[in-house]
Amino acid sequence: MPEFDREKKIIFSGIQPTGVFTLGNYLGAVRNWGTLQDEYNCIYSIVDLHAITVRQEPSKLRQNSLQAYALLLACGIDPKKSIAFFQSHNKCHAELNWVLACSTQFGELSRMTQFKDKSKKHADDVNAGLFTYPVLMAADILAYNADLVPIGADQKQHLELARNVAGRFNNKYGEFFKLPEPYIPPVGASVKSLADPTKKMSKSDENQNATVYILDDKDTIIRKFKRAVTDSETEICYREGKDGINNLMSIYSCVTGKTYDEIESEFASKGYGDFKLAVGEAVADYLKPVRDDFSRLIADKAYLKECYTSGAESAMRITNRILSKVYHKVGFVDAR
Ligand code: ATP
Ligand code: LTN
Repeated sequence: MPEFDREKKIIFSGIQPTGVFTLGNYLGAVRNWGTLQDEYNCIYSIVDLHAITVRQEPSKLRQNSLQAYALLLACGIDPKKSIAFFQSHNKCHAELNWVLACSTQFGELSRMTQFKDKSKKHADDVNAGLFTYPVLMAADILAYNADLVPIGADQKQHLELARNVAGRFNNKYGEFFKLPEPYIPPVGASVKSLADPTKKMSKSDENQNATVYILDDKDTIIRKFKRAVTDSETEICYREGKDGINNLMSIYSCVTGKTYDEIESEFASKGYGDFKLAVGEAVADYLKPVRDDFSRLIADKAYLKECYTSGAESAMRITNRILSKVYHKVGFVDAR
């Protein structure tokens, strides 16, 4: 069980169990979660409550959730250092969600771009959960009074909302919540779809060629990069308007540590075909250890259960105290 150090700041982040993590999830969020474990008190959650804001087949959700937990560990989250658990195992998230919903305005939720996108995509099921999704995300973070939230660029607006909700609660009831800061990586914060580089790469894209999954094998990864949409020019350089090449350059930079200048010189006399192959190979090699660890972990269900059970217990120990204080502040009669 992780021993939290009072001197260190608190980190919270979450990922939905909506499928195998993508290269975007990994570079934009999850790989950073691992590197932050020594410097911070880290809490990471598989946010299954969030996942049901779009329709899920129950047996598939359960399978995806276990898989997501194993992926989290395979990506380097060490359950001895960090708290790693399922959101639905700690009821405080849903309870705080309600309290915070009463400090959230209809107008501000209506402005969320993820809601607009997802309600277009799932026009037959624009449910209240999809609308209030960011309130639950605020509850996830504030239930631990987290200082820092490592996320991809697409979640910045939700974090802004969480800060506003926290501020509004503090104004109503007296200073209590910290205003959490986003931690968005300098490169990799917005990995684009390989089929349409103006769109973000997403777990739930129907086009399999648009997305690199972190469990894809080497041949599949190379094939997807070979097909990546670019432009009709020939020069490999980072420039406005070259969305496809810019995306490949930022991915290559993330996995090799090379700067854009170094990449431009490396491919100065080469074509897009060579570059795509190099990116595919570099990504496949980079992801290989994750794939190997995943195969080992997913086979050991007893170990996974031990980890997520103790993770939820540690999570509840923190949030029970915070939630009791919140209930007292809003004027509920103390339960004991
Ligand atoms: P879904 O397609 O089901 O909505 P998703 O792929 O957008 O899922 P989430 O579970 O919502 O993934 O996100 C987990 C984390 O990954 C978040 O911090 C998010 O900002 C980050 N992330 C998601 N997609 C990308 C991307 N293309 N580039 C960088 N970061 C990303
Ligand atoms: N909304 C996020 C997932 C998420 C999250 C969180 C991220 C849920 N709760 C708390 C950071 C902190 C998403 O859709 N990517």
